[in-house]
Amino acid sequence: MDLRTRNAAGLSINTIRALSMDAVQKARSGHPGTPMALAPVAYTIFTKLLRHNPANPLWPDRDRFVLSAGHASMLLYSMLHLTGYDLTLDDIKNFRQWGSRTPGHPEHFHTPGVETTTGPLGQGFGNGVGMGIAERFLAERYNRIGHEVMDHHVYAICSDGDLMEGVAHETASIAGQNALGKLVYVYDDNRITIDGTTAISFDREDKVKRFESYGWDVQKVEDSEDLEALEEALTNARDEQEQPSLVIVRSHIAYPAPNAIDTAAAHGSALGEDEVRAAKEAMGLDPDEHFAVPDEVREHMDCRTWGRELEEEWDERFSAWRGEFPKLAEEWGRAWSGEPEPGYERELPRWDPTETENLATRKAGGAAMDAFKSYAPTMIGGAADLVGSTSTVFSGGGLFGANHSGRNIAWGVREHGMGSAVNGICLHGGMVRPYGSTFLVFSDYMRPAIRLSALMELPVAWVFTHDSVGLGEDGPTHQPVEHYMALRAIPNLIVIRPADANETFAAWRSTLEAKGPVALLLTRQNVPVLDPDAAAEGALRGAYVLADAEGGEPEAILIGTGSEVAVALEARKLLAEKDVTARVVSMPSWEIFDAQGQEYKDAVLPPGVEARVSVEAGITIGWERYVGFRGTSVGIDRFGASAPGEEVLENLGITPENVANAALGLLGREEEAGETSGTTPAFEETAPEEGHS
Ligand SMILES: Cc1ncc(C[n+]2csc(CCOP(=O)(O)OP(=O)(O)O)c2C)c(N)n1
Ligand SMILES: [Mg+2]
Repeated sequence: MDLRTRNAAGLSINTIRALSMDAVQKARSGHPGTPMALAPVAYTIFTKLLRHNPANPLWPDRDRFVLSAGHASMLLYSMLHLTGYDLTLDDIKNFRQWGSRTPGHPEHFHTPGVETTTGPLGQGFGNGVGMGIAERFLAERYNRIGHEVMDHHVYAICSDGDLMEGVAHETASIAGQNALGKLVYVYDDNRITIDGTTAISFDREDKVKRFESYGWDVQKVEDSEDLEALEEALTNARDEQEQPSLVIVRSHIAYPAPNAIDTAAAHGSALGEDEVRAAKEAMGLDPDEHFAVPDEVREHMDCRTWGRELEEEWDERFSAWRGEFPKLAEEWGRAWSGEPEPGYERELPRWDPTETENLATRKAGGAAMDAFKSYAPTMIGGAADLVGSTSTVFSGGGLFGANHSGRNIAWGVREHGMGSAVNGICLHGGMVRPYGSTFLVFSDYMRPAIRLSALMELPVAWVFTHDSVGLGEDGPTHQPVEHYMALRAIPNLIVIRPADANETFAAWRSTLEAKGPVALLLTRQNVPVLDPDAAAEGALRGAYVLADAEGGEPEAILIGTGSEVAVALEARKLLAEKDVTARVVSMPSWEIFDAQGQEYKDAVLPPGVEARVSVEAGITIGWERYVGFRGTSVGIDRFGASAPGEEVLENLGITPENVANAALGLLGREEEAGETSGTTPAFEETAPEEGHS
């Protein structure tokens, strides 16, 4: 296409470029180059292919669009504005400013039409795969012959960085394996990243062979300015239903700015007034005009009428389907609310300690999932190749794969990909609390996705088992120690580490009812079953008095989480032998406890009782919040070791004796409740020394 073409398409594309340049220039910050170069791609997707309704960005069967290369946010904002979403020119003028609806990188729930938060490269790629999984699952579950209520595509634009990141490798493989034919991905082959030409970092890799080997359909467009070739390739990609599609588009960053073109600098800096002028002149636009949108462009790009028609047509399809399948329609409505059907909690059995003395919380977790599974028929997920170990299978739910109706996804050994795909399943809508599971230590492998789930407040579940050094012989590579705190450090993430089977049920209840993401930390090893009434009710409040001081105010409070609650209970007995009255507080969740009223919190942790000991098989940093400066913590401030779990716990100091001795020390009592063990400091090394300056 001639750059100076004055037809509506040419003028529209140049307007997208100009808006993007102007916004970045005004903010003196941002990424102009890629929005400019990809204007024809976005124009083709949004005006020729994407089935969307700008007036209703949440219509269930809309096509999804993901800008995985989130730095090119001005491309998305320009498209949303010009096609008629609720995003004004003033919003665009406020690009990257405090409180604006046009933040530096696209943020879900912040700007209408932004389907996911992108910026950490590769994540959007994976989110789109998750959306594709959700679409196929819902289609299988709800479509009936002649009634297609779920039938849409997922479009994405990805950059070099997206394709380089491991998460894209993982999720591309997942997409190919599962034949997600509704994915239409564009790879912006501009051969440049921040550090310069990709000749130094990414040229050896043959992207065509790579994606073909995953089971994708791959096409190439040699010139991003060739609108006909773009439309043809994208249409082919859309029509390819068996395999996910990748369209590799050769582009030139910052085109048509005469000096900035093909430079790494154009990636992330404003072009400068002169270069913006030069680019506008090259496009035949008035260089003195800023944020100019010709009426002709507004008219040409407005997708609202078309969008309304698309949605109305779907509404009709939906009504006909609802008329014929009212029960299914009811289930659909519930699924789109994101909540399980009411009454599921009554299915959760109580564990009676007189019948079941000990049970691993991962086993209790599996039993909980089995109990509520029929109340959440669109809840799907799976493990990163550890489904037997994490006990997270929906028995009878089938395997998601060639048959897309299965509820159990074999993510393979791909934690990072699992994380970003689970987020995508959730973002799609219609799916209740999708989940991913693995060993707690490998939560590190999916931390970027966990963080994004928290940033977006997505109702997903992260199930982590083998939650302490108590897992034993596999040793320090597999034993989490810093992970509880590392997860608690993420804002918006609820972390729950239940102490027994009954608390585990409560934990699943809290999970299904939470607004945002929840991480469940479950044991590999057996732990004693506690009093079902106290545990189930108490755990819903984050922390509660599990065993109180006999005959009045406690002298000391012992706070435990997960498997260490049993240790605290034993310590309480040892203290009783020394005539010390101690209260045991089980604290499965900091976040849930913190959200309780002050009165409740003070009732659990009376401010007057300062002799407090926490016990948790992980790093102690952070426990000051609950034990105060006069309290102390028994934990593990080092890596674990390979040996039977019981021995590791004992050698690292997670023993009732250590906890009891710590409490005695805080109370100024000289005698000990038992022999101190392990390398973890008990009272002696952490208490302030007398006369210490
Ligand atoms: C996970 C992650 N690492 C690093 C960055 C910082 N970063 C932003 S864009 C980019 C690379 C830019 O090259 P490319 O992806 O090809 O985008 P282009 O400039 O061509 O649009 C980098 C390293 C990031 N956003 N995410
Ligand atoms: Mg690039």
